[in-house]
Amino acid sequence: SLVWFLVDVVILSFYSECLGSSCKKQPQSAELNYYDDYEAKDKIEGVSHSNGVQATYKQTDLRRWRPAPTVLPAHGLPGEMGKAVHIPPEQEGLMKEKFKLNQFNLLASDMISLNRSLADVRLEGCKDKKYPKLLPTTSIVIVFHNEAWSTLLRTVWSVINRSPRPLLKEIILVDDASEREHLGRKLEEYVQTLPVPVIVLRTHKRSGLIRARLLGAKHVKGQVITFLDAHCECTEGWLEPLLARIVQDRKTVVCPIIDVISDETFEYITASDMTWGGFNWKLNFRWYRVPQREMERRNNDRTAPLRTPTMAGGLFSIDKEYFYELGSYDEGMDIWGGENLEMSFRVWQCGGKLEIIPCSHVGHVFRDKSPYTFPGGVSKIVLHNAARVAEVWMDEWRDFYYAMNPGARSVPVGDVSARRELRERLKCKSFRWYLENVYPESQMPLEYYYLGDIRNVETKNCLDTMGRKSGENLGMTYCHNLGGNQVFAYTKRQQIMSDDNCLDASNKKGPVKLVRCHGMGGNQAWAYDEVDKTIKHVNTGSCLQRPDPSDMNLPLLRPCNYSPGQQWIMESDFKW
Ligand code: LR7
Ligand code: MN
Repeated sequence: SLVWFLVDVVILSFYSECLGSSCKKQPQSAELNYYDDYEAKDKIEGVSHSNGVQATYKQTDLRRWRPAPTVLPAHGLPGEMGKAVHIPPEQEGLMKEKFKLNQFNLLASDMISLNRSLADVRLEGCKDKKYPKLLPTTSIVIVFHNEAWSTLLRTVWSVINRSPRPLLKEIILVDDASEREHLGRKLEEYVQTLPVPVIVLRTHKRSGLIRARLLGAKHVKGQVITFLDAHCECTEGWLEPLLARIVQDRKTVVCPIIDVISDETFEYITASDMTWGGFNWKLNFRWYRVPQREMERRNNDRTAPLRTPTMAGGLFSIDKEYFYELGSYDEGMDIWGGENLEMSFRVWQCGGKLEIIPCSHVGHVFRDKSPYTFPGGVSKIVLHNAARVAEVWMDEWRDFYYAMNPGARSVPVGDVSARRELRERLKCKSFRWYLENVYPESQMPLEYYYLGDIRNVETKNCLDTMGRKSGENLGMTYCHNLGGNQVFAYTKRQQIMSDDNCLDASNKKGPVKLVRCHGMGGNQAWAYDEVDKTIKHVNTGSCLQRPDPSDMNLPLLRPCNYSPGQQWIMESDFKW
């Protein structure tokens, strides 16, 4: 924890127990009142250095106060200390019924205190880290559509309970045209009773999370905007390291480690600090293992800020002015998706940094399905948003996106000229720069000779991943010219890759497999000869051959004989 210069008497605030929707006004501790007075009249100026740019923050003086008091477990209640909640068998029917409302176990969530205690999940090295004595204030912006009462208010309470009061300017709740009774008047009245300023804004018409966040951001009075999803729980010490990092460099966008709150049991499960954000050819956000290179840059200190190529999108802090300087969000994006990659690319390409701060942990309820409607259709919306990312930020690498998503070319992207102008105006760097400098481990190869389908001369069929996973066999079927599973990149590193996976042959005879690309040559190195049209496995010297008719469409590796069955065409018929 932090070093506190004044030794005050610790007055822990005991909150009345709060179950489900039956919450009463919480008694305010003497400490909270003290904070309030203190913040109002005692501000001092602080200076932040950011690559030569100086930003002046009106900051509150951290020397005079302590972090929020630890929330003590309320004994006898389910889920305390982040434990799993188990529903008795006789309530299983009800549980299943309620699950459908939000695609998480609402019955379990409703049984847990809004103020539930959590374990301190930080690494030991985080607990006695010293943060600057000057930190900016933050406003928390939480957008939601049809969120459950208990998850929304537990998010709010976890912010209140675990943020040093002077750093917390306000909480801004943005209701994106919800249709649930409890999110109406009842919510507005409830937030009046909270010990920090909380406002409820409404979009009135369904706007999607991106435009809802823009509405919230407009009302921010703090110096830093912190976005959270509406089903999160902040843990001890979550806020200070985020703000401290922004003070060091105001062009840093910072994310906590996003821990898992189980959608089945609401158990709080600590996530790995060895993963960072990436993306695949479909432009889905994905977690990948942090490469050794980045560990070395951090001197193998797992508590040090981790530079991440992309962020998940829901939980991050950003200097308010920098948020606007950088072009806030793309208003042309609807409902859900894409904005996280858009902002990630934009931050990096336009001179900022994106980091995961491992000493900050916030839990999030991860669910398998989305509970709400996507007016106009899920895939149309998600593809529309992703196409805008590709069109504005990815230069020629947008081809990977279009090749991989057969449906994408028929979805209109709308007008992206304003976003392209933004890119010009900010003099942002190219996607090539991003791949070279930020994300050399990317699934999208930096140098490649070819992107498209790979056709056998004899059978006229195409190599096809059949949508299979790493470790499974490569397949082959008739060519459909639609891309997707029949798209491969032939790279300068001699890989034949499809998204995450590479053609891999570990033995001379066995079927050719799809294996996670490792980038080290070996069994994944293939030499394509444009003249004799063979694809030679470098390690074994054998040639890729069409499947035997009896062989379940499995392409083979055989001694080279230069027959049409071993000849392949890398020329694409489809256009993007
Ligand atoms: O139309 C909508 N209006 C909204 O206000 C749709 C959604 N929302 C709200 C919703 O109620 C929620 O509070 O927006 C928030 C995010 O929606 P979720 O929880 O359905 O999204 P998610 O957690 O599945 O998705 C992740 O990716 C999204 C892409 O657009 C957003 O960036 C989410 O914020 C993001 N969540 C996280 O980063 C948490 C970690 C998940 C991972 C990986
Ligand atoms: Mn979410």
